[in-house]
Amino acid sequence: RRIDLVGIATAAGASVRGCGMGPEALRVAGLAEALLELEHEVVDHGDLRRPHPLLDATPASQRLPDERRRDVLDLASRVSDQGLAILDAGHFPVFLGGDHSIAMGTVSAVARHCTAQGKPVFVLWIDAHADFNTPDTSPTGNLHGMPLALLCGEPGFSDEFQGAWLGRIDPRQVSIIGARSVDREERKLLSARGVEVLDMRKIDESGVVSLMRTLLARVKAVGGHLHVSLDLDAMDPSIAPGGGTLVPGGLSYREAHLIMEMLHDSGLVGSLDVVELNPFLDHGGTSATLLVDLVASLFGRTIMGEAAGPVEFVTED
Ligand code: DIR
Ligand code: MN
Ligand code: MN
Ligand code: MN
Repeated sequence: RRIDLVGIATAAGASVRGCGMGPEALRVAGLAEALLELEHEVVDHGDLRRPHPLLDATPASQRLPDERRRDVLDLASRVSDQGLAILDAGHFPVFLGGDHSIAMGTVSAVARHCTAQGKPVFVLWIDAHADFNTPDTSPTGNLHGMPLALLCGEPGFSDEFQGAWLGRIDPRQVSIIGARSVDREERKLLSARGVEVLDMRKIDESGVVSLMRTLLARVKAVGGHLHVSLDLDAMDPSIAPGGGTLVPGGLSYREAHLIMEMLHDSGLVGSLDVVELNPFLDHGGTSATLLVDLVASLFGRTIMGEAAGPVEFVTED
């Protein structure tokens, strides 16, 4: 496959600075090399970023909300346009964050592309959090906790958030896996809109295999496009320390890889985000290396070397 890398070097949606360095850390950890090793064609478009770096050392959390929002939305519209061009050219975009607010743009690109083709969009959100807050429900005001709500058409976002760049997805075709930190009001929205939340307890009880089989069968049945949004903090902090909003009790190393391996075998994934890596907090590249290995699994790396062909899954019910 032809894989197009797009870095989005920003932390404007987060309260902790540093994940703007994420794209470069993923490159240093050998992302392109791992994909080339798997015999994919790789093009790196470099990074989108705010035009002028900030001259002061004000923590992101203390910067003016208006300024942070403008940064997030400016990047979202540019990511949406660039992602759309990549998808329309028939390539596989891999978006390198940056905090999770970049998904406002990445998923918009996917939605615009698929709507034009009449293809249903499914989103697999791999995250400790649900990222389904609105400006009204958010306890923090951080935009990286809101992308799914915006994309699902939730009210409460000002006109500034609207534009030709914004795509829409159906909340009933969104599955969040790995969740273990969901805010009170956010929880109500998720249930009301029919978002599937495969939280850590469900993973403990059923295992990732059965949950993933059911999900993949749903996508396959309607010929859908599956977008995967991988937040570093889905994984347990013991294996992925390089994030600003870590939560204990996350995916194990093998659970995370198994999800990626099953996604690869399904042949259904057409776009990917890798977000929330904060190299400043990472322990010597531990988390960057983990993410590169997970992406490699998604693109066909297997333990025994040869990539398996697409596998037919039979649903249990
Ligand atoms: C929290 C944390 N739900 C919020 N969200 C994070 O700020 O809305 N998302 N950390 O990645
Ligand atoms: Mn997230
Ligand atoms: Mn998260
Ligand atoms: Mn986060």
